[in-house]
Amino acid sequence: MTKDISTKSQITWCPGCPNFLILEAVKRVINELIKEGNKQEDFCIVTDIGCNSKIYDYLNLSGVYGLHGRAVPLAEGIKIGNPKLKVLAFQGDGGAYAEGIEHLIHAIRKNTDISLIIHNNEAFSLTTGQPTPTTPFGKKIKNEEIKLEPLNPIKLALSLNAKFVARCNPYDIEDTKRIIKKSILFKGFSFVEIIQKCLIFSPEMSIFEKNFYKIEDNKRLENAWEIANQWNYSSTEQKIPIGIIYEKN
Ligand SMILES: Cc1ncc(C[n+]2csc(CCOP(=O)(O)OP(=O)(O)O)c2C)c(N)n1
Ligand code: SF4
Ligand SMILES: [Mg+2]
Repeated sequence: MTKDISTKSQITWCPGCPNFLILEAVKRVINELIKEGNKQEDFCIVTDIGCNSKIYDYLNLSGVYGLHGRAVPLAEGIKIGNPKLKVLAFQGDGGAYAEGIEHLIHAIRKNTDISLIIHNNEAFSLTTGQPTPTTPFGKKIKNEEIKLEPLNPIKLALSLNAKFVARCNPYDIEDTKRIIKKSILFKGFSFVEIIQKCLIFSPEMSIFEKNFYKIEDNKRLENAWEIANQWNYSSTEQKIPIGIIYEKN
């Protein structure tokens, strides 16, 4: 693994968790941007609380380890305070689409220049697997069956006039790196969702992985809607587009 911006903190993710791959992709991006002339102190990271947010401890970068659902307003405040910083916010699907969805909606509307990276494992994993807004229809959790169609966050972002919307496959570290790098360099709010199965509380998501396919970077809004409609976050049959779904400078 890339070492340069690592910390000495012991990594406590479950062995094999795709969060390791997301960490590696982020390290490669930051290292590449540093090689291209940026300084380590040009970056600032903000996290929520959750398995995803442990990434804060594993990156030797300045920032704030925030509250669940609140990474976005923290990131916006930091960016307003020091517009020269490149600000990255990390959240889970529980933090982004449930606890903090109001912040997500207004940050997209305001188009604040931050990169939001969402680790979507379709579960509140740190608190043992309760359902989130993207939990699949029909999933059985303890004695209950989810009878609610999931939110489609890509459609939500497009409906709010988001200017950078992307979806990543964590197993493709280089493509995830490429997309995160573009999101950091993009001037405006960038929405990057990573489909990250949780080995313990959403192992069924491995069925989705066979449906991943890469798309070309897209700049046409009507195509973006067509791409967004291809997967409903429940189906094990529908194709799942991976890549930059919409980018408008
Ligand atoms: C305001 C607040 N509400 C609830 C919690 C409890 N809590 C901590 S982590 C978590 C679940 C996190 O799920 P998600 O955001 O999807 O992240 P994951 O663990 O799946 O990466 C919850 C409910 C909290 N810490 N703070
Ligand atoms: S509980 Fe799930 S998301 Fe959390 S570290 Fe383990 S595999 Fe990863
Ligand atoms: Mg989650």
